[in-house]
Amino acid sequence: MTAPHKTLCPYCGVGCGLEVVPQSRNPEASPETQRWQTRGDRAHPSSQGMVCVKGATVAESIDQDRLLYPMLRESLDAPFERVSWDVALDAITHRIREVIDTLGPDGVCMYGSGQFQTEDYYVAQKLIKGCLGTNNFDANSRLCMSSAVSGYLQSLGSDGPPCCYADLDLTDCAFLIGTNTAECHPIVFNRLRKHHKRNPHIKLIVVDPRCTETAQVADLHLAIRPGTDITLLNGIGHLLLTWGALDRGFIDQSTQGFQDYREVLRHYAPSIVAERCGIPETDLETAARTWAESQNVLSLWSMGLNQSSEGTAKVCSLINLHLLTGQIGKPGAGPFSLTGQPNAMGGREAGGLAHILPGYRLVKNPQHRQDIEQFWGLPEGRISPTRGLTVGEMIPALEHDQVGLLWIAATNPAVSLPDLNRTKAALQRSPFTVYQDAYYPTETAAYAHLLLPAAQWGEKTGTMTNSERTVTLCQAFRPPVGEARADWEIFAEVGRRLGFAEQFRFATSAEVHREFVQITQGRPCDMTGISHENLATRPIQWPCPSQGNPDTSPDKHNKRLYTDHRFHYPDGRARFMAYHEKGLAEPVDDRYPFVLTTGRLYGHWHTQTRTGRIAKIQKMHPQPFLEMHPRDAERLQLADQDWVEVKSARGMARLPLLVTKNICPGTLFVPMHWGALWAESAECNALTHPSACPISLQPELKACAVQVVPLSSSVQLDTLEKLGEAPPQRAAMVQRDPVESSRP
Ligand SMILES: Nc1nc2c(c(=O)[nH]1)N[C@H]1C(S)=C(S)[C@@H](COP(=O)(O)OP(=O)(O)OC[C@H]3O[C@@H](n4cnc5c(=O)[nH]c(N)nc54)[C@H](O)[C@@H]3O)O[C@H]1N2
Ligand SMILES: Nc1nc2c(c(=O)[nH]1)N[C@H]1C(S)=C(S)[C@@H](COP(=O)(O)OP(=O)(O)OC[C@H]3O[C@@H](n4cnc5c(=O)[nH]c(N)nc54)[C@H](O)[C@@H]3O)O[C@H]1N2
Ligand code: SF4
Ligand SMILES: [Mo]
Repeated sequence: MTAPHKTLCPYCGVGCGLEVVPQSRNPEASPETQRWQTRGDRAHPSSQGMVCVKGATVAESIDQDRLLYPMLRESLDAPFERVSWDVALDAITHRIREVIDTLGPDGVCMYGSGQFQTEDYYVAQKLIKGCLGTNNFDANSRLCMSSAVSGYLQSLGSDGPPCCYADLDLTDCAFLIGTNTAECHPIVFNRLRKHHKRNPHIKLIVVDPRCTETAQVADLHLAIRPGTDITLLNGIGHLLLTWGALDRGFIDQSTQGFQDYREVLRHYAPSIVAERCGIPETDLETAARTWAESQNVLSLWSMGLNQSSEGTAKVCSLINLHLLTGQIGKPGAGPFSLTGQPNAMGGREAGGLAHILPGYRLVKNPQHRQDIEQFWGLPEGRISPTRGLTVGEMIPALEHDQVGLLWIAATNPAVSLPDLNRTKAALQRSPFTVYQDAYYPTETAAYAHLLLPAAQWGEKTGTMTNSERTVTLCQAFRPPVGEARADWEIFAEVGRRLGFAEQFRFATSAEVHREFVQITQGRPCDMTGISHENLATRPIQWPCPSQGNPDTSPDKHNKRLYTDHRFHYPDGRARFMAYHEKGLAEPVDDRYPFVLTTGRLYGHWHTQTRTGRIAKIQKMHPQPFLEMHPRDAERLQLADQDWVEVKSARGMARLPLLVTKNICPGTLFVPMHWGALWAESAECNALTHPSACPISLQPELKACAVQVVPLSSSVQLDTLEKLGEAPPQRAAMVQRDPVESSRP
């Protein structure tokens, strides 16, 4: 028996270690035909052998409907033709040169993903921000983590979650806000639940407009109205202040801005807060009392805070409570952003958003730009001083013909971006779109001129960083399918063809990584002590400087940031960033009286490119639905399973109703997983709007105003018939199989 291949689960930011072994039925098969299975890696410090259904089944999807060859077409209505890599790469370099000549470097846009490995991210930054000189690189993390990034930056002076998973076993109050941890970060939740069950005195508080699986086991569930988090958090702060439950020493020695914060808190008396949030005043008091009386408060959050038109303000309002009570930089405590994608963290480290540069640097900082230019051997002034277009801004840029080349990789924007009708029309306008993905078809392939087959999980070696700053080496265990290539290799080859031989001399991803970590030296995310070589023996958490004492030994796991209470501002003090609540960007009115919120289910991953192809998961979540409270259903004379049409000012979706008390009256929920290939008219983003937080520029995917009307029986029959036939995605695949159409 050969030793199992060690890698990381390619789904969520928990970052569970996996072992991959050949399926027992055919242990001697060739590398191309071998089937694989996964199991938890007991030696992985973050997950200790645990996995959820997604990690346990991921290997089942790796050979289904893969994009195998580069495919090119003249226009979006022409068929794809198989082309060689040489032709494909020439088409890109030719186009880039042409765009730079006509529109300038800012006519090139790349939209990447937290599903890149860090090496992919790094080489993409070097190509786009360094060699081409435009900061128009954004990632789907804009829809995901950017409010957490800007909140940490404003409050603590730098990005970087300060906590570690061991804190889940050490807290006596877990405050979960805007996170359905049980379904979306299951292994983090399991660990917390175990601790909670073993120690009945520890408190679990959940803040969510829905009674999710997470909320169902909470000691206290605050079912606030969507978008009222800042009011709630300031209301808790108000009570702590009133009771004198503060850490005076910490506030005096380690913070700034307390007076302004206190002034803001004055406006959040309990009766006002309870009324606005739609919760009993006694529940508000219980929550505040628990904060006041607990030794160690750990807060966890994700999209319920980040995906908001005041996402940064929500994050800062939460961190304020930690500063008020000194609940940071000690075991079992701190503000812990649960990262969404497997390498959202690595993207931040490598500078993978339109306003940042590698090593937690900022585009707007001249010294940071100069550091990177020198390091990359580029002339001074090459990196543009203006931040690039965010993905939200790429849409109007397409509408105004300011984009000459759009390069999309490892994300499926024709499902996941807000205001889909407008988004699709903008994509349709793009003069040249390159789409680099592992699967075909996906919804976005319909908008591409050039398809590039990407090697995916298991076919390329590289690193990813999870929520607790642990870097894991994801080892290849099989060759790429067809002619697929690693994302970083594609970017590097384009760089070389554009004349930057010196900058892209990498032969292996280990070399890319070696260069990347050097750029983190002396930065908050210093990883100079980490290499592919030492990661081959165990995952390593950062900060991990090579100077002095590289903390790579297993007993150095569970590192926390800010244990000395010195923060990343020049004066070493964290900042109280006080905000008043502004409310939802699109309030309800008589025409659109419901707030629609959107999110995830336990088994599915985003746009289903993998999980939709796994039978067990399909069975678990066979179809999309709309959650509605019984009181609302009764008022509209609707029953469970009835089909309805949901409409916003921008679009509509047709869904069967799930009548449940698990949602607040006036609020509706629809899962995000069903794009056009997987169901008829069930796209939640046909409804959502693109208004974003003015600081993080993250869109408010968690709330828009909608109306609900019963579906007429003829339309209903039509929709049902379509669902009853072959699953829609299968039909689409037969029509558009690139392998078929590429055969002579
Ligand atoms: N199973 C599964 N797991 C995943 C993923 C997946 O696709 N499937 N994706 C991963 C990724 S990329 C991400 S970003 C994470 C997301 O992880 P989560 O953020 O936990 O997931 P969501 O379901 O998007 O949203 C969380 C909750 O926010 C609540 N919410 C809505 N509006 C508000 C509000 O105004 N205030 C508050 N307090 N709560 C609100 C919703 O009711 C929902 O239950 O999951 C990761 N893990
Ligand atoms: N309404 C609403 N919309 C949302 C959200 C929400 O909560 N509500 N959540 C938002 C958030 S947080 C996120 S993270 C996004 C996620 O949205 P997307 O990023 O669009 O979702 P995925 O389905 O994960 O798309 C990843 C793609 O990468 C491909 N892929 C996998 N591995 C590789 C690889 O190694 N290389 C390449 N090149 N391709 C690869 C997959 O086949 C897939 O097509 O959705 C956002 N949209
Ligand atoms: S919890 Fe997340 S990382 Fe762990 S197995 Fe499940 S999806 Fe993968
Ligand atoms: Mo995400």
